[in-house]
Amino acid sequence: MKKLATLLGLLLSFSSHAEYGLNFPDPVTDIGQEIYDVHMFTMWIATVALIIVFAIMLFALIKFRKSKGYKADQNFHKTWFGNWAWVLVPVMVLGVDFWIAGRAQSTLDKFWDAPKQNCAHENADAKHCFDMNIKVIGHQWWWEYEFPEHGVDFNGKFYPIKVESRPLEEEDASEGNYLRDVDNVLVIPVDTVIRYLNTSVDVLHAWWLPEFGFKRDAIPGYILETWATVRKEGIFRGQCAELCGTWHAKMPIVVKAVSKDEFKQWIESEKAKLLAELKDANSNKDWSKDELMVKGKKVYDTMCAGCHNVNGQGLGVAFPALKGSPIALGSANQHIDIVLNGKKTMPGWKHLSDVDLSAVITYERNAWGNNASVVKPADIKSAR
Ligand code: HEC
Ligand SMILES: [Cu+2]
Repeated sequence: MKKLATLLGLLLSFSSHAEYGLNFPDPVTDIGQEIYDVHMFTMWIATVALIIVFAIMLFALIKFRKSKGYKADQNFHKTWFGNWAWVLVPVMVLGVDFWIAGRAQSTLDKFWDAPKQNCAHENADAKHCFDMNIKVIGHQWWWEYEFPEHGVDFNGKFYPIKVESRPLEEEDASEGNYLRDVDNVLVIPVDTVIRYLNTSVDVLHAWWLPEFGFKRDAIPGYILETWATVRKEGIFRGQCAELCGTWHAKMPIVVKAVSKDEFKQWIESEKAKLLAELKDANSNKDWSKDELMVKGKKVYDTMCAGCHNVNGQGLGVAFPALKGSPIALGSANQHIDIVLNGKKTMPGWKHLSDVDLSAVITYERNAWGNNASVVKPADIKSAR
């Protein structure tokens, strides 16, 4: 009895645990709503079909029940109904199938037909344009977001705002959200047509948010478009939905939808942060070891950890460990040379700034128990 009560309690508590609900989570985008509606439409057709079939079956079972040994009707197939039922029933079933498929297809068409023009453009088709783009880039194993239209001009070059979104460890994640929480969430405005440009820098990933209604593959070398207008403020969580290696399960997606005003404020604060960072990186200031270590970890986790592993222990036989490596512990010049120019399958990193390079090299020389000299931006400059 107690077990039954617990089971009932569990079943009834589904509203407080969305994951355990009996239906899909409530969609928050237009396209998500349409997908949800197709699903419900199909569900109701299935329910009606179930009721009709069961009613006929029960009726027939009771009405035509006969005793054991009764000889069945031998002429049913010769009657008009017996003859045509075999045609009519499949035609009806197929008709219903096409009815469902038609609705599903028109929803898919709408989803695939991502707008190509910016609404700000004077000749844009007002009914079918986007307000902004967000580039969604899959990495092993984190997500990067870029706002191509929002950023700062610095030294004659445009720098878009970027958000690096990494999973939080169990002890840092918010209550009940282990593997579903990240350090930096993607902030988007509601009631805004956003075109998402999905791609990857390494292997296949897929960007999937159940409440948005769709998932889209991230394929290296390709850009796939999706688009959505979120209608509700809130925090929405998703996951990478394409097996992408060891930490596939550690690629949560967290989107925070806010009002347009709040989004503007957020963009302004990100711009200020970005500008400060750019100024820092281009000043001739003397970087302390601590500053280099903090910056170096960021660069390392972004650019190098995919091959050398976040813990510096390398991956398999192909990618050497840096923890305890003679190069990371040896002469700074040799270390700088390998990172700048690459070696065999390791690409060179000349395109990174002096500050980023000195930071990542300092980090490699002093993280994970390594203990070697600090490399300053000026050292990189003279080695180039
Ligand atoms: C695409 C994979 C890949 C990425 C990304 C990568 N490396 Fe490497 N790295 C290698 C490989 C492979 C080697 C071994 C080269 C050889 O000796 O043949 C290597 C070697 C090194 C070495 C020499 C280590 C030793 O003990 O021989 C250093 C130092 C190094 N990488 C630093 C970096 C830094 C810094 C970054 C990021 C800015 C980085 N690597 C990103 C693949 C990579
Ligand atoms: Cu992935």
